Amino acid sequence: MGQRGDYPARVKRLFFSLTILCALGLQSISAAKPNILFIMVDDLGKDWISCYGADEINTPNIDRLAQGGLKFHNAWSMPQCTPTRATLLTGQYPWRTGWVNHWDVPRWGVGYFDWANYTTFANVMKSAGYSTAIAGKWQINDFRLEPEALRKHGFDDWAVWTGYETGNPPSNERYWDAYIHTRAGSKTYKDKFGPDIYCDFLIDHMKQHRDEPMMLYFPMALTHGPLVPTPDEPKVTTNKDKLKAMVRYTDTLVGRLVSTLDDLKIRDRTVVIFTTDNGTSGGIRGTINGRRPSGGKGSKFEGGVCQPFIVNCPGLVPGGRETDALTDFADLLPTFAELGGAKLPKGVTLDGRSFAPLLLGQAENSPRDWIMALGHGAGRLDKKGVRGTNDFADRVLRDKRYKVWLEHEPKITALYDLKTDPLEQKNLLNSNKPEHLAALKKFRAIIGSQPKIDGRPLYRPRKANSWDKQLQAKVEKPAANKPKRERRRKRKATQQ
Ligand SMILES: [Ca+2]
Repeated sequence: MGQRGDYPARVKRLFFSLTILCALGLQSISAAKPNILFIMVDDLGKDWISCYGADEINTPNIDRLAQGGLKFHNAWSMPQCTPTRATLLTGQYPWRTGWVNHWDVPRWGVGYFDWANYTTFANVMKSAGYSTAIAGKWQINDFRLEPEALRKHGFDDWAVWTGYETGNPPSNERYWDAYIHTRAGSKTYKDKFGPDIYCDFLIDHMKQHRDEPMMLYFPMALTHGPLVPTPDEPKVTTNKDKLKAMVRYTDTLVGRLVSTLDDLKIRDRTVVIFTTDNGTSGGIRGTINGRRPSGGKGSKFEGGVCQPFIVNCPGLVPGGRETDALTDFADLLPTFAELGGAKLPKGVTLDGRSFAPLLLGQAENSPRDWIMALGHGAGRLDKKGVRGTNDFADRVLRDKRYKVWLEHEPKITALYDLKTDPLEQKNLLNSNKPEHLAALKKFRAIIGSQPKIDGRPLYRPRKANSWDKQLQAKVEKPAANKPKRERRRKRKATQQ
């Protein structure tokens, strides 16, 4: 009887011990596998971030991340949305993935980012036990055809603007009355401001998964056009005031995310990365210390490709540091993988390398001796489907000091000394100085080791849809004799 009476107590003790063991196990897993919150603003350069010297704005929450973290001066994205996203998702350059130009999948159809052909950082982190979520903007799949595309790309949960779906006008909205795709499907959120929904979704995910390692990807809708008033500044009217309101709202959302990490007591083991996908768009560029940066969105000048890039994690990343180390977005997948103890995808050639030791204070530099950026403007169609505008996309490469430009063929057309000529105005291509000749030799060797013709996007063919862009008999280029207004309109339509 006594024996039988003790039995439940023994089970209880055993259960208690197992709970303790599990809790300890979870804790050590969490410590070894930091959370990663990767925040990427759309279309914003250093000219609108105050800790990078922007004159006309204050971004206190972003600045605090820089003060307490590691601030990069030489981090390159690609010049435009699609190449940037494909690069950071895969760890491969656009000439390898084939996504060298902008291709707005829900708008133009035909091709899409196919999970059968590309491994994303979400898949990599998921394989290492991470909970994965994305909020904001995707645009490289059509959720009408592939409602589960994000799960197939490695995300457990999502709340993203669909991108404009041709033939579905409500889908044009990413801000007010946002049209958002979640696991429950796509719909309009009447009178709601999309950026609040994306941010709230991530906060909910953090609360639900705080005891698991989390990989949170926040490709923001802000601050891309259309320029709109925000909930905090509903009365702004001019384009510049709207942009400033949107930047301030971006900063507020960053602050909300960081204070949620504090509240959940996971800030010390969450690596927050703040960056942008390309430089500021068109005529709304700001100034840095009184000077307008060279180039913006779509440009290969530093203003188009060299982005704000800040890493903060009080428990893991020693703060108060700035670095000239080189990195580009191909390095993100291997860096996330190293931070999370994930295995790199098998049978895939990565172009990037992990800079985790630099973040963690174990190295002074990144492993990169040169970085690369390429791809702007819309891709096109030929009989085989979506392809780059040209066989060889124009591109730039740089090392710590020199930068070279290539235009549509694997031949260097310009060499700049970024140390003495940051605005890239004095082409040294014909210089006979030994240091310039040595730089050219080095870059020619790198270019010579890469294909002379870019890859094509890989995707399994699917049935035609009514909104698929049609093959044009002739490649249409912006002609010099077209009215300026028409060129502008066309450019706007291709850069959504
Ligand atoms: Ca962009």
